[in-house]
Amino acid sequence: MNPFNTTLAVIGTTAALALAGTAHAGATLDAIQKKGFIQCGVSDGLPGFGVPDSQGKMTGIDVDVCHAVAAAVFGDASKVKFSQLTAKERFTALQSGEVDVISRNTTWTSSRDSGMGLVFTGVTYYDGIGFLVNNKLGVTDAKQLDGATICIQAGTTTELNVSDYFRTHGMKYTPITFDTADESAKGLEAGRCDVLTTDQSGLYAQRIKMAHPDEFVVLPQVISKEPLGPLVRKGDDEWFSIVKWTLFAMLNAEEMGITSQNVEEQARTTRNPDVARLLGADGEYGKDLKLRKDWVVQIVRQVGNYGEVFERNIGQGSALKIKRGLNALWSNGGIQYAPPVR
Ligand SMILES: N[C@@H](CCC(=O)N[C@@H](CS)C(=O)NCC(=O)O)C(=O)O
Repeated sequence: MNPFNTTLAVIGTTAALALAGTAHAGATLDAIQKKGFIQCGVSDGLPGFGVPDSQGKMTGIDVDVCHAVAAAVFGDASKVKFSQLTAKERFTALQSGEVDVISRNTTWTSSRDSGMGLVFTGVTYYDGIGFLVNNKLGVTDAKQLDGATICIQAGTTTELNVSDYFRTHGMKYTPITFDTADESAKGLEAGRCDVLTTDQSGLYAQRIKMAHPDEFVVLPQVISKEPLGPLVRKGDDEWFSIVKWTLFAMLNAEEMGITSQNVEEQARTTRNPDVARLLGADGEYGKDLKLRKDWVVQIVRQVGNYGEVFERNIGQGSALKIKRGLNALWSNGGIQYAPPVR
């Protein structure tokens, strides 16, 4: 157990913030190496993003980001323990040192990135707030929602963004706030509200959990920017870089056509200098990050490139069938773009 983390848990959030801010670079990785695993804060139940399967094993794109960091650090993607966190609990869990990283459909905003002693490492999924409505209402456009009763989840960016949207369009609504996404979704199913609102990804995820998904439709509009990504405590640049470059490595691998199936062969035989650098066949780019030479090989072999992880969890290989859209690579009409490893 890391004594630093224990102290933080005891002294509470404000003091923890001050302390976390002064954590020396490398403290998090040292502690992780000592305990032998990464403690990762994930969702308390969002299909495709972070949810236990029938055996109780966590699955999802956010969960795979944690596995990828473990593959980079240990060469073993299984060296992760998960803490399932509600929207309200998540930031305190990271501030207090209870988790090393949060990967939980969390929107990158200026206040979360600056005033909380925390820092975002990148964007795993570009999202936006949408509306799930009962077909019976005959609503096809968000502007028809004047006077609606809306189920919303507490402690999220959704609360403010929805209020802004209704105010901007001179419309009224009655919010009903719940602590978990499941409660909000049940509220919609039970007819307590006309509309459920949250990140569009969350709406698709909640919809497939419903007894009669066909009775509900996700409206086409997105009313906000919700760039979702992992975050770590401020003050440990080394750990920040590791989490940040893990995602970049997954994106670069996809861009170069490196997959879990061909990565080992590519590492051995490639003549492409970019691929050779990324896979550690040329140079020591892992060393600068305090990682193994084959860190990217391990990420891609054990977890997959970004596209593989997307398709398996939330795309065509999943029940959600979310299209790549904004989350396609920049070279393919989307905005996912990673700086190069060189
Ligand atoms: N991206 C937004 C919303 C995140 C959020 O917590 N969304 C809900 C609804 S999709 C969720 O994940 N709930 C899971 C749960 O707490 O049960 C934020 O960062 O505030």
